Amino acid sequence: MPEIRFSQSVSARLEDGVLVVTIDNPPVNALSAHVRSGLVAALDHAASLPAIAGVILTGAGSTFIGGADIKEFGKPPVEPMLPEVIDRIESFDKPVVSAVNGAALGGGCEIVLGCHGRIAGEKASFGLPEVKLGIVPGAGGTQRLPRLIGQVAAIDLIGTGRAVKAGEAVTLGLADGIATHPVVAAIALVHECAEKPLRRTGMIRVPPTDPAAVSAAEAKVLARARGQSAPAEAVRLVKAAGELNLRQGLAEERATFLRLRDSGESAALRHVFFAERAAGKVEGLDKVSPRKIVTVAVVGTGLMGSGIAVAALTSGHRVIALEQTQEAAASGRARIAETLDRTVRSGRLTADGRDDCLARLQTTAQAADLAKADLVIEAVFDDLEVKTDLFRRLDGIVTPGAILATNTSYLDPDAIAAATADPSRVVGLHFFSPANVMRLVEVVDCTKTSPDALASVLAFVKRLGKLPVVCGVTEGFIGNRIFSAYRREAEFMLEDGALPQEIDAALEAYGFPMGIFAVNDMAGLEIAWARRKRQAATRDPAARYVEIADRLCEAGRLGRKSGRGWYAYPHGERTIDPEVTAAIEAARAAKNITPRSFTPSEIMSRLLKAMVDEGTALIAEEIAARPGDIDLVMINGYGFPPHKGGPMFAAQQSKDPVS
Ligand code: 3H9
Repeated sequence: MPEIRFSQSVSARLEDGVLVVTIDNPPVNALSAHVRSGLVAALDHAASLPAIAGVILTGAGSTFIGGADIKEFGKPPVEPMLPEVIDRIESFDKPVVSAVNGAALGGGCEIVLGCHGRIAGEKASFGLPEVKLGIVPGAGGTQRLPRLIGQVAAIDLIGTGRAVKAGEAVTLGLADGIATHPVVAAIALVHECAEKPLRRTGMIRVPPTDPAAVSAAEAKVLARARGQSAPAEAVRLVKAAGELNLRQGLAEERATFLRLRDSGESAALRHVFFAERAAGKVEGLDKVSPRKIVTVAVVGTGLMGSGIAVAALTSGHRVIALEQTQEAAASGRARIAETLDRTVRSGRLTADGRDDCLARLQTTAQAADLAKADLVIEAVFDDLEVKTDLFRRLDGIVTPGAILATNTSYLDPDAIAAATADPSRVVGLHFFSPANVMRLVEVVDCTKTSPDALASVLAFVKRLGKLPVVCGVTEGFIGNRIFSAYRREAEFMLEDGALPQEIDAALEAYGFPMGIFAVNDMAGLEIAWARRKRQAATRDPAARYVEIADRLCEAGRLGRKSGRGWYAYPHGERTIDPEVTAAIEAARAAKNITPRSFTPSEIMSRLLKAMVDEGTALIAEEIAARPGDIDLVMINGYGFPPHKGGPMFAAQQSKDPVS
């Protein structure tokens, strides 16, 4: 059957009297203007020929439709707009059925909702992830989804942006069935539909729902919203679907979509989306084939090592965990098993999945067992001698093709690499704790790291489902360098007149889940104290140095686990401690500083400036490749609110980045 072309990305062929329309707009079949116009032309064609019984919509490649073309946001609108295309589909006189071959997201899912029938392929998924971009669905999603699956399930899906696979979609009533060959099944459904009145989603009444269940679903969404406005707006619109008619609901949705699309919050989240796609891309590396990493050795099974082991196991790798003694190896195994159990309890892993992970785990006290590893990640005590000694020993054990990675946070990975016979296979992999949960991994491209070692660990980190950000060698890498810089600024402000609780409150009001002093208490103050002592001899005596943290540490206030730090924790509750206030006042008096007051906005401006100055220095030193990488590190490793886009983005957007 000859192909009929409707636009550069939309074509069709006639099969069994049905027009099978394929959208082919790589990489994700986004709904660019030529896709929308092509779809309308295809419908016109089907309407004009009585011999055509109906229409099927499907996608080329592995995606059905990835959503509206986000790159078109902010550009002048081009007709036809998506809501009109979907209205046309829904009101079409002949059956229109979607054959969902892959992800149907955002506007793609809204097209599916507008169809008269929906067949899911085995790899199909459905989702309205707009809230993750700071917007709400803008082409009927909030009005049609509750008509199909009810308000409670719609609030969950639209409010969180989570996607569902084919099976759950059928259970929810979002898809009519699953088929190995969705186009074939969809053709059959078109013929079936032609025999009876078409089921138009917009005409279905929203099923009556228990108001308590709606409130509970709403509360769940709002609890995760973390200061973002889109989730609450999405819930409001889904609730409105029960009260307004379709036209009114669609108008309200569209107005909300347009308002949010032009908001700073959405611009920030779109920046994060594209920054994530750019992260981990290194010029010239796309031509390098990564080495196959099947077996991962983890040296050290403390909190960090066991977390890394769990991340590797749950992403399908074999893991060999090495400890110094048989007893330590046994407790390492127990720690990994316990973390896997917790993952099962949280619903992120099935019991079978856990058993499968444990079957792929070998714990040992024999270093020689590491010979089978494709990648060794050390997570031992952060001491240069311990690490260099280990890497030297590994040289004689692993194969020449194996990659060696250090998880150091502060040591110089080049010095560790220099201890090995082949430094080109050494990289840094700086995981964040807990490593099985935190997405960020700073991938340290050491001075002698080879392109294929780098490409291989980047592919490995992506396979873990994590976000790799490449950085060069510098003390503390990207994140800890920025953290140190803004911690220093926070301590300057303490000396100048602010209190820890005021600085923390300003950070929390800005959107950080926790202020910097509370974070320091949680992490423990002793590591930074040890570093300050190490650096004391080389510190510029003319540089400003705040001694308050040293005084607290000397008084045994090492943070939350010692019961006292920047705050006191009498019954586990964080409380302001007059002793800390007194220590701060004493430090000011010792330097003859007259304290002054700070507004929350001034506190935030100073902290953001410190972050941005350090970020700018990291780019100038070529430690970080792009500002977006710095933003991702701060968002994913240090609690920077994603809807502010990261410090570099916030600074660029406005002269007053605090607003
Ligand atoms: C929406 O639909 C609003 C409507 O309600 C209302 C409208 C009126 N647009 O992630 P990948 C690019 S809002 C433009 O690595 P994967 C991406 O930048 C939208 N470009 O692939 C990258 O480019 P590059 C709602 C897009 O296979 C390349 O595609 N939809 C879009 O791992 C590959 O991306 C969403 O929020 C887009 N919509 O995952 C879905 N999507 O190669 C967003 C991707 O230059 N997308 N690109 O770096 C995704 O979640 C994933 O991309 C997807 C594929 C699961 C589709």
